[in-house]
Amino acid sequence: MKVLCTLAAAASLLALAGLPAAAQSAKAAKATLKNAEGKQVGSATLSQTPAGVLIRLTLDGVPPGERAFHIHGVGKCEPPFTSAGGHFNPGGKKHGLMAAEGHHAGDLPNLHIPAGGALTVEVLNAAVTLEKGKANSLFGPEGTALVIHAGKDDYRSDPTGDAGGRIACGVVVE
Ligand SMILES: [Cu+2]
Ligand SMILES: [Zn+2]
Repeated sequence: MKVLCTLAAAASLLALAGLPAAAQSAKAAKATLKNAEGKQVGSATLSQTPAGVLIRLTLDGVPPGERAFHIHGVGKCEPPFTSAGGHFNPGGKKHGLMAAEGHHAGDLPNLHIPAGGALTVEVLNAAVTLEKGKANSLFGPEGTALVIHAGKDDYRSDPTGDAGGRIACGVVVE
């Protein structure tokens, strides 16, 4: 019996040691979005899937309308949120989901926020990862942030999508 227990313990240790690095990396992340006045207007959870990072975004307090939504390349949200840098672009690409030379890893489809401002939406980004150490990781040295703009993204204009000012921002954290 004692031999069996020892064997079982050894087997479980081996199983732990055999885990690939990815399994020990972040599987989920989150962000709290605030407007320029510092009021919370939304939150997001980010989940690693085999297909990419699934972003579930819930808004309550962003003005209705069609608004650009991106992952930006610096994890710092100080109004007017230029602190968040440009679109997350580890591949050195041009902007735009419709651009032939595109797109930035941080480019995402526009949000359509209804009257009243309450919206929950899920969007998959196949160009980024939560796995640390990779060039397209949302946990790189500068961090990343989710940003919502005053205008809509035209999916073409480099480097901003002509999306106007930044009205909400949330740093991506574990
Ligand atoms: Cu943006
Ligand atoms: Zn872009």
